[in-house]
Amino acid sequence: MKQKLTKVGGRVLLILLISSLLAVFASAGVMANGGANPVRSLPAMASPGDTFEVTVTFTSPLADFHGIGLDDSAPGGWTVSVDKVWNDPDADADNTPNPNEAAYVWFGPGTGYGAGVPFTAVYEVTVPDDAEVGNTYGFLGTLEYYIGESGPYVEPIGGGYMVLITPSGKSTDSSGNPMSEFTTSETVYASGAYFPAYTDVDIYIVGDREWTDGDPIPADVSGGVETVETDADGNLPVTAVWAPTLVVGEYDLVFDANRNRYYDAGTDVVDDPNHPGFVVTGAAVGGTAYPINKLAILAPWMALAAVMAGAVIYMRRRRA
Ligand SMILES: [Ca+2]
Ligand SMILES: [Ca+2]
Ligand SMILES: [Ca+2]
Ligand SMILES: [Ca+2]
Repeated sequence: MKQKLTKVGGRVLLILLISSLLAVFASAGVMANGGANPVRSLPAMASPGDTFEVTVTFTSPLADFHGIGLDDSAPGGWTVSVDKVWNDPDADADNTPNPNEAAYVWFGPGTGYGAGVPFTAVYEVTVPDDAEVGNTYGFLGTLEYYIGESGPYVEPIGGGYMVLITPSGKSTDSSGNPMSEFTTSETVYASGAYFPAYTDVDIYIVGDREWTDGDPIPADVSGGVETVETDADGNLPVTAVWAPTLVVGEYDLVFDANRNRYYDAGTDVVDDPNHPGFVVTGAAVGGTAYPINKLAILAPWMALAAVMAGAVIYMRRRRA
């Protein structure tokens, strides 16, 4: 009996080996096209309790692309939400096989999708409250699919896969609600959580910039650094950090938790590492203030309009 089982096991192994060899040979055509190349993007940093979006993009490598299954896992204990309509094109099915696992399936229309069709898959992740500040957590997943009769082809999801857990710190109103647009006559407040208990934290306001671990913190522009002690739970109480009159511009808040004047990713926190933490707009005069971040979007168009006006003048001059 034992021998028979071994024999059957051997045959199964042989079949598996042959089919995987066939898959490798068949995949030569797919891989010559670069494969579907699934790439994940997610924030490099998050705080306990945060919810963020994970996006995975891939492209149909050849015609008759179908039976597409995306399976991606957040760290254990993290919670994933999926919805097939969050994807482009919409998935045909969604599932969370485990609370930390996102799964989408596209059966494909007719014989499948054509070559070169871009796919965008989205799911949401919530970081548990007990995620450890300073630790890095990893994501792992695969994309499986068929091309016509052949497959399944399996590709690991590349791109970003690590999330560093940091304390949280944000610009707020006087009640501690997140607020990121102020007029020159308002007061900027800051609050935070998940810092070490009973610890002094220095709060700087500096010009908006992108941050890399180890960057020196530039001079504060708000008339002084506030030093605030956290409570027994590591919460940073709501603190006024810039009183009127503010200066129009784009700014970052830096919470220097080890007070060394350097940005230490994971120990300190910045609002925000990738975009302005808050903006100060001109005070409303006879109407609503126009936020400068919208002006920044208009700027290239204004420049283009100026260039075109210049070209028209130039052409008119040449004709004259
Ligand atoms: Ca200040
Ligand atoms: Ca620091
Ligand atoms: Ca920034
Ligand atoms: Ca903010």
